[in-house]
Amino acid sequence: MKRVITYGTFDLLHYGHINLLRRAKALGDYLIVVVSSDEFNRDEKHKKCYFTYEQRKALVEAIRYVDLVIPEQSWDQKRSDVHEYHVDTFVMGDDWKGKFDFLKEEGVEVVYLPRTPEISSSRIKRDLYDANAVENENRPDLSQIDTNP
Ligand code: C2G
Repeated sequence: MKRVITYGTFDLLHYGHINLLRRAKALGDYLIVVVSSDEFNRDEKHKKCYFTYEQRKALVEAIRYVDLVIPEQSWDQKRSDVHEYHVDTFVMGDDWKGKFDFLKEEGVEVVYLPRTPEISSSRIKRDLYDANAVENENRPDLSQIDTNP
């Protein structure tokens, strides 16, 4: 059984994440997804997530390609994770290209897959914020209308 591992925040789960997970699973038989904890996101990645770790874990666990979800609590855990979970292949999007090549020293194949263009959790937040701002601008000002019968 070929075991694959990948890491990420997976906030506001979107088709870019699904594309990554589908291709990662296609590289083996068993896919472990290491989802960043709330503390790791806050303290190390300086990301403010919309969904909590438990909510993001539940969403990722529901994906047909995913076999196991565990928490990511430090940048350094990858070296031990690949041994603890008997990993054959480590996969990340190519925005991380080269950053984890050291895992080859642990006997792990390291694969960087092309990111899905245009979509990201931060892009979703930005677009929703902008759309809301436009909607508010166009909303009629009812404060001047006397609504008393
Ligand atoms: N991804 C992608 N295409 C996108 C967006 C994301 O392929 N449009 C990939 C990323 O390259 C990553 C995974 O989906 O491999 C998860 O992305 P994020 O949730 O943004 O995770 P990230 O912040 O990259 O955290 O220790 C590694 C980190 O935990 C990775």
